[in-house]
Amino acid sequence: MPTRSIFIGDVHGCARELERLLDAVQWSSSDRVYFVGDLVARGPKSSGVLRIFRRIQAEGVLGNHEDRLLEARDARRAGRAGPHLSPSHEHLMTRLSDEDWALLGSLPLSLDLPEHDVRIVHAGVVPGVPLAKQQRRDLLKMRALEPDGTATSSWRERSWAADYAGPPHVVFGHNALSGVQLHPHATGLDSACVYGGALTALVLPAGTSVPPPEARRALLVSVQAAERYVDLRSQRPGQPASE
Ligand SMILES: [Mn+2]
Repeated sequence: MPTRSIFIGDVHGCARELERLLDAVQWSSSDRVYFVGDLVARGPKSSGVLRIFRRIQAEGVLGNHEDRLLEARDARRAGRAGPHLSPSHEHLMTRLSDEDWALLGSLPLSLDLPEHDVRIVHAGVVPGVPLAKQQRRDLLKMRALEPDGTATSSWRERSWAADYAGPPHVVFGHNALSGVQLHPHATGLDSACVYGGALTALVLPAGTSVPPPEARRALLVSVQAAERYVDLRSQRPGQPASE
């Protein structure tokens, strides 16, 4: 039986930091590891991250970066131009192995862990809307709510997660500008590693639910980024979400 579930924020190709984080939590093969998406792109070692994912038999959800890469690959195979890609994504199009692509293609939009009463999504959920009715783009890209309750991918001071009442508890990423978010019914784990921040894990003992924010803090483990791989200032508040 697994002893712990380890949830890890947006890695974005930071394989070195991921290795350090696994050391910091003293990962063993009896642990289950769950990623919140955006494993790849922007950082230095996307394939390295996917190798670690396979080695530790992790699970995870699709991020908007994986989604974009898969969309581009499908389009090009069908002879269409597909989405415009950044240089970082264009580089990955030629560098990922068949095994890497298969891994990306296998990632679900959400993952439910009844053992912890946890749902994992990359970006968020619109409060009060059943999972089956959530928009794919919201699950992948939302950061906040408009006054009318619809989702926006733009950064706002108040995260969607502040207005989410559960259940289940949602564990998510995608919001490097806000950093780690500890809400009563949601936990945001993107602590901006690729931007020179940190890579963060939430470590839950088997069979336990996510404790309230104050107690939850003690279950977080972070390692600092070795470098600032990308400048976060390029992601300014109020701007539409960049990829
Ligand atoms: Mn993202």
